[in-house]
Amino acid sequence: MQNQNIENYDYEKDFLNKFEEEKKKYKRPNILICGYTGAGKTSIIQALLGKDLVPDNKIGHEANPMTQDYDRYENSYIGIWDSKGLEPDKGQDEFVERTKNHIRKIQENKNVDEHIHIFWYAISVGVGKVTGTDLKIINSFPKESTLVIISKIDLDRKNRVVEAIKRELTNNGIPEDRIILTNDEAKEGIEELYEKSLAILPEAYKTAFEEAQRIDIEKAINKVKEKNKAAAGIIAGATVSSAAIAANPIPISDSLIITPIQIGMIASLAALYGLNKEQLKHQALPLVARTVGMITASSLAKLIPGLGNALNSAVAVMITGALGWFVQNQFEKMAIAKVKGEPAPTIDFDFSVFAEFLKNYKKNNDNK
Ligand SMILES: Nc1nc2c(ncn2[C@@H]2O[C@H](COP(=O)(O)OP(=O)(O)O)[C@@H](O)[C@H]2O)c(=O)[nH]1
Ligand SMILES: [Mg+2]
Repeated sequence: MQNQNIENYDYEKDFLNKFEEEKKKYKRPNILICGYTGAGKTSIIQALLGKDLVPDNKIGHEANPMTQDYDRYENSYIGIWDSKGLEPDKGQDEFVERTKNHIRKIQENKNVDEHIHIFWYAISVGVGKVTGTDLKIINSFPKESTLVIISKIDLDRKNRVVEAIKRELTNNGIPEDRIILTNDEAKEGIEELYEKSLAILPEAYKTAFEEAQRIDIEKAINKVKEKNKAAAGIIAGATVSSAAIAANPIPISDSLIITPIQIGMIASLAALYGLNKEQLKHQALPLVARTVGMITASSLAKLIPGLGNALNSAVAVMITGALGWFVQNQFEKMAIAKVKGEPAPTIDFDFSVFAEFLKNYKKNNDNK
């Protein structure tokens, strides 16, 4: 690698490029839900995936139902297409055609990650029957990826309407185990919807869905914590690379040579923990800027007393490893706060905080 200095190293660009590249590794499922207005579709999405994804003001309202047929909700873990504007008294056949076109367009995308992986169709007990439109749309969905929801079962105390709808569906070839009854005010059926959806998903998309769910917060938090294994791999990779570069000790004035590796490591960790655009801009990028500042000659000498005037492998490993775990720690906290619906903690990263962290890290490593 060429000798570089802070002036000509565009670390921001390097970081964002690496982040985008890494993000592709973490596959995000897409779900499409369809059904008549008022069936409870948006409520079901919220019950399963939380208020972060779907705020309360989206329920019971259809802002501009005429402008498009599908609302889009998405975060780092999931994407949802939520239908709107299907009404019993107008233009149903046109809606069916537009829905087929919408799906075809998405499924023809060369990037399979944009495809819809799960289809839900909601029929409310309030309507009391299965219509021809319901069946046309359900039958246009790929069978192996489709679940049919009978919603608002609390409106049917004697269970007769539910049974009638279910019979009608099974008579039309929909397997009974693909029919799920929900009452999302009591969160009934939502867990079954989650489990059956998870079972449908291709393996590569399951983890993101497990993190996206908000029925069992503890489970979602554990999914975040399990990422420390992947984080260890990322950090180990970066320490090995930086050790290799410093195998022939680098004059301390050239210590920025290892910085691109550290920037790449932080970008990989940011992608692993699903940082969003806001967090990238306000948290990760300032952190990257401070990292670049820290790895300059004068700061390193302060950070590691007795460093001398060359950076060797052992020091490169120590600095990169400590930085990696420091960042992992912060990103994990941010991801957990997101699951809990709490405001993200700000990253506390200044020279003295890192110096302290490094000291402990060194002590722990020396004891191993
Ligand atoms: N009784 C009952 N009402 C529900 C249930 N789920 C949603 N609702 C209500 O039904 C209305 C329409 O819900 P919404 O989710 O906006 O339906 P969408 O048009 O299909 O998206 C809202 O007033 C919800 O509060 C349920 O399980 N039971
Ligand atoms: Mg809706």
